Amino acid sequence: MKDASSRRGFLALTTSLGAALASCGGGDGGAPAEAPSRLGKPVSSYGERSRFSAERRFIAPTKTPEQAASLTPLQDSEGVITPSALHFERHHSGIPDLDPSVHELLLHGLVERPLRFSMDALKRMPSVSVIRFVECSGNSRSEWSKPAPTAQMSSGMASCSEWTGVPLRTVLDEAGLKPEAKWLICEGADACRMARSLPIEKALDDCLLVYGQNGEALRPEQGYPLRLLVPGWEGNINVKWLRVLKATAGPSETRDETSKYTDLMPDGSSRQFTFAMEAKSVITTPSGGQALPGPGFLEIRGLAWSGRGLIEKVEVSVDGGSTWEVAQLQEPRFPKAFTRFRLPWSWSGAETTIQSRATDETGYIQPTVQELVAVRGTESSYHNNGVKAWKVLADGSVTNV
Ligand SMILES: Nc1nc2c(c(=O)[nH]1)N[C@H]1C(S)=C(S)[C@@H](COP(=O)(O)O)O[C@H]1N2
Ligand SMILES: [Mo]
Repeated sequence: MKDASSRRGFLALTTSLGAALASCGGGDGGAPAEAPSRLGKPVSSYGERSRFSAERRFIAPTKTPEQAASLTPLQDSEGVITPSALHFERHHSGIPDLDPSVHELLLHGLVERPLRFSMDALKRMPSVSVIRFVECSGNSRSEWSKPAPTAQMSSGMASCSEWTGVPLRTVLDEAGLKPEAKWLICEGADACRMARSLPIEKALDDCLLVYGQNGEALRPEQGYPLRLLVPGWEGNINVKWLRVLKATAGPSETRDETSKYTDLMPDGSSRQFTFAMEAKSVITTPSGGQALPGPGFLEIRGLAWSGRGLIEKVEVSVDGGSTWEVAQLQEPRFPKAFTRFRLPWSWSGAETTIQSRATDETGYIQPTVQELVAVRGTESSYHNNGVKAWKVLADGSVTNV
């Protein structure tokens, strides 16, 4: 709470206990009217959420199954972890149904000892868990031309999980990289054989062979039984259903890094291998599609992340960008992970525009979409990390600007 005025605003939102007692007709000393008096549901072997919870992924309408995508409802998210069932999805040829008892990872190419790993063998190796986001480089694609109406539609191709697996470095060390090995081709077991080239420095740095997600097995949608996690780098290189790693001298110029995932620049050249996802943020409360109940106290909440490390600062403007206030960041913060920011606000009831901008530990400040267009032109489809603004109308409704 920042000051006395916002505190008064906050108290005005609560129902006074006296009023609650007066309205409670029951003879049980003011217990909530809905307190159950009958035995509830029994225990279960796998939990389900409340039937009153309605958060769901938005399934993008696409022309072909090869374009399939679903988006995380960021506006409904709490904290920094995306529930696995709400993690965004992007599949280029559907979700394969892989049996972990037969799935293998093959590691070959410029290595001393080509190796095959069963899932059991990988699970016996020293493991680590990290909290990291995954973001499709096509996230916020529509924002190049037309601002999206909700946080889900504008920014929902980003999610954050706790991932568990084996450092990629461990298996590379075991195979013994030859000195000429400078890249790895990473290929999936789905029908499109999604394949991307990964520079060896990154492979030896913080990449993981992941089999666990948020305390349980990886979801089929996220690559069960094995995916590559390339922290902070564009979603596409985080190859799911991983089955082959091949050490090579150069990048392989695969379909997925030439015909796609490159951007056409104003001078006609292609911007390729734009790996790191730059700092970005979005206000999730209040955000497009929501409605404010009325003037008074409100906690502005949002998410910020950077593929280059920690989020250092998030600034929020509630006056159309004239002034900016530093938001509180939820601790502990993790590099290349969602960081929750919060700022108390007392809304006067007047129409205004709210927006956030993130700064990461490299000092990089999230640009506006206009600043991005000035550099990259209008033919880009990927890597839009522009500032996202919401308009709060006098009637409390929130829309895109
Ligand atoms: N094998 C395989 N890996 C893949 C894909 C795919 O279609 N097949 N899609 C990629 C893309 S474009 C993205 S953005 C991320 C999405 O990961 P998610 O579905 O777990 O969110 O996976 C990447 N890895
Ligand atoms: Mo993607």
